Amino acid sequence: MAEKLKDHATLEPLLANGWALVEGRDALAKDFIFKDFNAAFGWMTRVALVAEKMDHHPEWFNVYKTVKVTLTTHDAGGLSELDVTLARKMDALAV
Ligand code: H2B
Repeated sequence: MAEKLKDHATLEPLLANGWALVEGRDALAKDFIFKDFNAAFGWMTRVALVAEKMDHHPEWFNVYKTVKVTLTTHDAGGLSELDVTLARKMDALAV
């Protein structure tokens, strides 16, 4: 089972790239905005395959071309290395 992140310094590159810590919970959030629904849902599909392979799943909410993402590790009760890895993969797939 994933362990909670001990050192939040590993989050710095993500915080400099549009991710933010969520107030009131140990979680990361980012709004991804695409060209249109097709681009947004295509990205969600690619992320879903990665997430399933990792057995680590995002909380997300889609309206048209915007996807609001929250990452946390429910099993650990907060952020873990899995969230950092998934956030990086989401960013990589969004370019
Ligand atoms: N996703 C996230 N974000 N956090 C978890 O703790 C988690 C998960 N746990 N996906 C996994 C599935 C667990 O429930 C299963 C049983 O492996």
